[in-house]
Amino acid sequence: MSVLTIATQAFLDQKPGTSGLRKKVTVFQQTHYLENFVQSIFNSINAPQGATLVLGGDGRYYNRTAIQIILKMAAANGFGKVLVGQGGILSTPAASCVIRKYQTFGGIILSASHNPGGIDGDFGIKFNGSNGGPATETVTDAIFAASKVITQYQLVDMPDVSLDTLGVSQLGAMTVEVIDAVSDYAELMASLFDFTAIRDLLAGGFRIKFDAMHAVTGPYATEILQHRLGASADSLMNAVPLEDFGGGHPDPNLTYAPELVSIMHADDAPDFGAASDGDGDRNMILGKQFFVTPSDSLALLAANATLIPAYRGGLAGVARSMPTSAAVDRVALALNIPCYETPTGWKFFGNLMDAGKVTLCGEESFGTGSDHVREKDGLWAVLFWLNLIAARRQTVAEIVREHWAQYGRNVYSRYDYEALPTADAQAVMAHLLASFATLPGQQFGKYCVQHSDDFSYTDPVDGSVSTGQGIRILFVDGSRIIVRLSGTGTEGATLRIYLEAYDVDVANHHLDAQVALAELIQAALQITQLQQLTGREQPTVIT
Ligand code: VG1
Ligand code: CO
Repeated sequence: MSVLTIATQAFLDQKPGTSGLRKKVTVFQQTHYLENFVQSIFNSINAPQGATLVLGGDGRYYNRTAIQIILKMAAANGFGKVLVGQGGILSTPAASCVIRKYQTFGGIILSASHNPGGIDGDFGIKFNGSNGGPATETVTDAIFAASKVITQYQLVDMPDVSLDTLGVSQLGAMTVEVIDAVSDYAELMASLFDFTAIRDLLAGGFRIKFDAMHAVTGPYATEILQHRLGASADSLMNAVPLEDFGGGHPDPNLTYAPELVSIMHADDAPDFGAASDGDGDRNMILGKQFFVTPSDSLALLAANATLIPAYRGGLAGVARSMPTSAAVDRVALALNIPCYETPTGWKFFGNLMDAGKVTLCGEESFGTGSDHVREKDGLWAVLFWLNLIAARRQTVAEIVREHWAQYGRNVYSRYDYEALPTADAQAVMAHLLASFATLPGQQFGKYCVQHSDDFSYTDPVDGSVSTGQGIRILFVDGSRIIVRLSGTGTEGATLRIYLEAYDVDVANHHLDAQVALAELIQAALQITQLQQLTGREQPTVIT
């Protein structure tokens, strides 16, 4: 086996964002670009000689090419074994599951998640540690630092490995084992939930529709929902993964999953609808003509957790990202368990789960999960909902409305302004930072500002500090406006405005969120000066 050492020059833009390095496919296709980043990972993680890695991705365009390159680099960098999902496929939660189950040193996940794929789309790569979770900021900072000074990388000079047949092959001294991408994950799900109860629910005529959006969850949903739980074949849609996700935007929300949304709004709509994103870690939950806000979903799962076998003993605590609504905080208060508020991105939940401080966590961006893995988990959330419906025998809307009646409703919406010129987005942020001194005490309609700041977080486990995590405008009545820049976009800047108002009055609970939040939205536009500073009249996406 010959190891080639290739001279290279650093790219200065390889800073991992909210979830790994995401760029256009064409950026990754530049000579040495992917190799530089992979070598920077290897240079930063101090893997012992002979360590095992997990490798897989969401199947998007460039997945297979990248896997062959990474395998050859891993062999040259002294890894002993790599577990690869068949066909190069592993959903993000499945990769986390496999890292944990086989106690590997870590894994590399290839995905740009909810970003579009295909030759003109996006690609992404991230490293997860031995707990199965995304590398912490300390590690991603080290990777970025290494990428700025890299001068060479190594790979073995050998032919490609077959990814399609299960089994073991050699790449020089390194073993490549192609594993079933679905079975370990399916076993884990069966160990958490009451599959018998869900099977009975489905057999009893409860109709579901799951939209895999032509992305990675197709094979997982087919195995779990159809084969193990007996859902009919027409319960699944878009279940064959495509390299370009069928030209769609694999982001499960009301804008990008219009097909499912219209099915769920029809007169003869199924009882339950759900969708997942490109890499299988997000979920959207719908009832008949009913949308469940992700922040409410998290709160509801926490409130109902003891109905689920895995959580029967109760929750150690819960966590949510800062922009996520405080609905789960109210549940935590009632359950008398701690609730942590972290910056955006799953990497901040890992330490809390490893330390046993939280069992469930979630984000407003259609992400929910638990300590069964260290990633958010789309199908897990779907199964949780099905299990809880099987236990409560109520409709989705009834369950949510009862929750609001008990805890009050944290009315919630997010406005995304995508692909803004970076300077315009920064002007909004600068304007907000400059307003901190004068905002408190100002009245906007019925909302009076109490406090505004730039969120920073001290990790309660390792003491690390993350600053600049989003601007918070907090109102006297507990309502909030949050503004932050996305760390996953690949075109210009994406600015997100998060709106939350708390309403205990059941008489208002039937209101559409956009109606209920109308005055707060006006306040947000006035405070941010968004229209004046960016020229944008309308958001790109409202969730
Ligand atoms: C977005 C979401 C964030 C999520 C991240 C990764 O990040 O807001 O909550 O953790 O995507 O999700 P940002 O920085 O663009 O707001 V995934 O499913 O794209 O891995
Ligand atoms: Co995702």
